[in-house]
Amino acid sequence: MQIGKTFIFKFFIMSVVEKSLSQEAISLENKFGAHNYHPLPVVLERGEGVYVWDVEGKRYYDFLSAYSAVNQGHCHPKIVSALANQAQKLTLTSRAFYNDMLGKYEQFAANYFGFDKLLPMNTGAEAVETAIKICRRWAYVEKKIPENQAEIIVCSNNFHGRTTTIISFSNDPVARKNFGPYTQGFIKVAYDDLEALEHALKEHANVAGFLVEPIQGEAGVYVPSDGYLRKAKALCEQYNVLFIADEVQTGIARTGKLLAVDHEEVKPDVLVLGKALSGGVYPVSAVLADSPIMNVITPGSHGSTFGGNPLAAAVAMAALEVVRDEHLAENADRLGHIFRDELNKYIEHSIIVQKVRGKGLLNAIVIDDSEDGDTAWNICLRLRDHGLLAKPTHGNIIRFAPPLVMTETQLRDCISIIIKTLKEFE
Ligand code: IF1
Repeated sequence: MQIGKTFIFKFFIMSVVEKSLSQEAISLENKFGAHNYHPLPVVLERGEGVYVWDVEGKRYYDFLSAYSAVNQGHCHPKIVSALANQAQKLTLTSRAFYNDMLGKYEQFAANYFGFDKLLPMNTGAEAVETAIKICRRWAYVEKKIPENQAEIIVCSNNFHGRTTTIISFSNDPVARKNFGPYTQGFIKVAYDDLEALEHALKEHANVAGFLVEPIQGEAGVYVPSDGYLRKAKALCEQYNVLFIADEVQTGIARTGKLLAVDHEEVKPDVLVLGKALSGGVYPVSAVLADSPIMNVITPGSHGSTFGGNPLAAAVAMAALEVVRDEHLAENADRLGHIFRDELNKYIEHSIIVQKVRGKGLLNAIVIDDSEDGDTAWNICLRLRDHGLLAKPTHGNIIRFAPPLVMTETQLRDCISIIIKTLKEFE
């Protein structure tokens, strides 16, 4: 029985060694990294399409997609190839000079989304900050609001990024506490509440804009009532206020349309994009608007070192071509209906899951537990053990957002993993 003993010994050694690979990576982050996250304990080293692999070689379905930045699937060959090719030529010039890629990209993307102009940035938060600056300057230059009096209406439970100005209008104490003093000039109204929005527009004479997520992602995938976006846009027109759509998370086909506002055929005055604008390959964000608004930005009044670099331009064009050529919005719409239908069948008999909600492949389930309960976290740990990665948002809500390249067969496999796991907690 020597073979048996050898095998057991080798298996034991491998499992000890392998576990230490993960532990090694986690302890390095704990020791040398700022503790600004509490990741699920899994250490990833490779991604391809809908799959990621950990350092022990275990494969998982990725049901977070880097918070909807990897809509096109991990390491999409067309996007990686665009990155690699451009990286051999020219990566960054700064905007002190022109480059041969930026104008092509701006024309491509402006036409792709139906706007006159694009202002290129890098992260979503930078793009949101840019939209705030454009909105304020438009208010002073075009709407003639008195200098430094412009106000922007935002929604309760918003998430638009982590800069000091953006967290100034957050009501999430974890994101906001001890980061003051806060930027002024923001009015908060309840999300999906047209009366509250109209009241604020009536009560405040110096409103410049209304900044809104077409679906509130971080808050827990709150889909507003049908017609909310269209009527909110109409109120903005009535009161001469810019409608600013933050589609950083909901855009780029995630909700089953190219943009979430497309579900109501709303054209925002200012469109904010990020995340999957690059397919998760490189930080690329953008603000789009028509000329009467975008032209308030004049030379030297805004910019960034990396904003509009040729590498980002090449990557973003490839990423947008993939969305169009692989019909990712249509796929997200079709698979999203299957996902919610199957989860609703399970929820009918579940005692722990209250509901499933979402649009396209941006969905979430609400667990019957307190906000500070740990059921959702424990479910995500068990999902990991069963080969699927997801993470709770706000305690008792688990977001499910796989890459949009997923096939129906893969989705149904994931649905069975999710339901099998949830049943273990019933
Ligand atoms: C984190 C979630 C959080 C966004 C919307 C702008 C930004 C985001 C609608 C800023 C970013 C990311 C940030 C990341 C986790 C994730 C996120 F909602 F997607 F889950 F935090 F709320 N507008 N969302 O969702 O874009 O500057 O990050 O490129 O900060 O933990 P960014």
